[in-house]
Amino acid sequence: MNILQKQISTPLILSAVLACGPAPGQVQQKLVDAPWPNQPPAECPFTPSQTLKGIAFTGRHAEYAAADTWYPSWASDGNMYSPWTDGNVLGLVSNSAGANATTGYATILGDDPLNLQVVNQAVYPSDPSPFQSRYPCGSLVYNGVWYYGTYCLGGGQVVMNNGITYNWPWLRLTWNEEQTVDRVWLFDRPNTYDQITGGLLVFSDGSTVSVGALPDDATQGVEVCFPARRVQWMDFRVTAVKPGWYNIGLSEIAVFRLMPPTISVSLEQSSGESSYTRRDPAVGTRLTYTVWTSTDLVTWTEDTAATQTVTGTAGEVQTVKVRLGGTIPLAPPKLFVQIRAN
Ligand SMILES: [Ca+2]
Repeated sequence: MNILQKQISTPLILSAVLACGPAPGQVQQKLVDAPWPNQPPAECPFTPSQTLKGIAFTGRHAEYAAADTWYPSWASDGNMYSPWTDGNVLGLVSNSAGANATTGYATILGDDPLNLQVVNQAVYPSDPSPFQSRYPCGSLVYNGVWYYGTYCLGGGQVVMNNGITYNWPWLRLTWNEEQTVDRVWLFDRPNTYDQITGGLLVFSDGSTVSVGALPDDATQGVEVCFPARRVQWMDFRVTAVKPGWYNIGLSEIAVFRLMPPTISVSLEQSSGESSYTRRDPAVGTRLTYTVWTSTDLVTWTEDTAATQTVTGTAGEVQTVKVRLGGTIPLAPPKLFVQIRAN
């Protein structure tokens, strides 16, 4: 996720008309204002449109609302759906600043830019903490579902580097319920200007894990492994950046839940065998698995002679057959087996 600058405020003024190239035998439409310059660079990989020849403003326009940050998304029902904020739409106010921040949304009806209807306006409250404001960003209507994103600005914390204030230096991932996590991947922004050179993972249980520099071009990420902990949220806080560039951020972050080994086939007395599932160590779990037995569930002894054979892999999940060492069939009337991951 890159850190974004707030978009320049743009009132909803629909005024542009497209100037189409003349079909053979037709007179070209005269434009009131000069078309925008249109000299694509030589290295532009796209061929010029044969339909849309240019764009110009005529001065004809209609104003519908005194709010900004409109991103109309044209849906299959013929309507446009758009967020908005920081203004007033037909008497409804949205303000993106502060703990009571809201973002607005509305439906735009009609095909004539000069005669549209803005309807169903509403606001959605959402506290931007730990940031100071929240704004609309992406908006898409797909298969009847309106997907609508927001972003926050104005960090509650800053990072100073060579006298420059870096804003928005951290993010928080919050889960609906506690998760047991033991691994995080972090990828820098892929450009070679902005780079995080140090950071800190902070967990809701109060624990922290330091993170070193992220590879600048993001062709590789950094994997941070740590003893599993049960948490409801995790921060990544940037503590150091490459001097001279300001748009620090991540291109990707991934947090992995601990997958404890789970017995899938109970211990069979006659064969001394059982099976369990685990995350494939090849994906980088850095865990080793040992077999332990007990006759009373109190005293446990490692069975160093036990064999473990992978019998199947589905995605990241492996099934492992365990055959206990010692005399087979098993002699004790009760015997319990336990798989430990370290
Ligand atoms: Ca970078």
